[in-house]
Amino acid sequence: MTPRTPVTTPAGAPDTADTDDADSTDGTVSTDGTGTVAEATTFVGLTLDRHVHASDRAVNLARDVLSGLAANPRELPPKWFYDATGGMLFDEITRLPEYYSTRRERAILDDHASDIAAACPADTLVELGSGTSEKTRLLLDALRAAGGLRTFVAFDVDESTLAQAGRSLIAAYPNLAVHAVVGDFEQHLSHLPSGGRRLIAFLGGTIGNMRPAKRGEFLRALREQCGSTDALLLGTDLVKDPDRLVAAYDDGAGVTAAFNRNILTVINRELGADFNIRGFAHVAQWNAADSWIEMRLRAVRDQRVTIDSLALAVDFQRGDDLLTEISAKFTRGGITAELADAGWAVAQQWTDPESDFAVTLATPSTAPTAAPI
Ligand code: SAH
Ligand code: AVI
Repeated sequence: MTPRTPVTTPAGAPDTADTDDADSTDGTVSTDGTGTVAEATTFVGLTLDRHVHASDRAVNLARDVLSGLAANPRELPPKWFYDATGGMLFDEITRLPEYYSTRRERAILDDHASDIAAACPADTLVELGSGTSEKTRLLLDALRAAGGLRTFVAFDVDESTLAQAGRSLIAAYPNLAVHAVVGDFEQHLSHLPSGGRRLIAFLGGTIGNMRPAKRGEFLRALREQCGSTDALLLGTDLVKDPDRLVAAYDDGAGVTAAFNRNILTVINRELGADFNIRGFAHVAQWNAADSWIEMRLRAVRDQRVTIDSLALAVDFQRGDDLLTEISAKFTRGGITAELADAGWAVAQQWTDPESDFAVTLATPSTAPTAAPI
């Protein structure tokens, strides 16, 4: 069961959420079943569903930390970067001179949003890993101009950024039903609102934060959720000069380092751990064999970390690494091949003039061409 909280459900406005697991639809103030009071009623039209709530989050984090710290090499899933602070730090990263990818993707959408809307005149835009949904406004504008847009579904694991983005979109698009869904796109794709013609956007290169096998699973699961008129819009960072790549993940102002270390702050707060944030250095390296950037936290001295909720003590020797993120970089042909393996046919693909980034529009093909990895 996944409790739902209508942030507002105004009289007369359609409530697009599932109803079988609703805690409350009174349209005022409600709780998520864990005692958390939801937002008040100022912003007409925003519905917020939670498929991850506080108790799931703690259990999932505990499981990931336990298995990740027991693994060799040690590794944590990057979704745990994103609490309110992590979301803000990522937003700051998108404006860094070294971090080209957000600007490049925005330029592509600037040039081609109307082509995308013409190819898929959807009534519902769904965005996975939506964050602030800033660039997405270009798609909303184009779909609105194409005539049929009614609903925007923003799906993200970080509730604070999601709620803030939802409120701001409602103010900017008064006739749009904005449906915010707090969920994990590796687990909750079956909870995506269905019906109508949907364009599913997965932007920012976030698919590159999954390993190839996970990407295949994800793309196949998404394909299974889609009808013949739905389409996928996928943003991917492209392979380029390693020096530029490393600089994008190790900026001069240290914002990416703060973002990386934020995962330790999340674990300290949510699992009662005592990571000394300054005891770990930010490391970004290009792995040419796997075609991805690796972000790590490297112990700067011998240290013992205790994690109260797990009744665990973990020793780090100076120089020990904790892998916190991979960020894969693609070729245009590689994207087409991965999509085809998962049952998607490329309809159109655009890049920026420097070929730094690609945006690919794909439609469901008749059947996946490859067995699951
Ligand atoms: N799409 C935006 C944000 C990219 S940052 C852009 O292009 O700028 C990555 C986003 O994905 C964050 O908002 C983060 O909270 C979200 N995210 C990361 N892992 C996730 C997961 N497993 N499920 C859902 N959202 C996730
Ligand atoms: C969200 N994701 C695509 C970003 C990336 O570039 O891999 C996350 C990030 N990590 C460091 N900087 C940005």
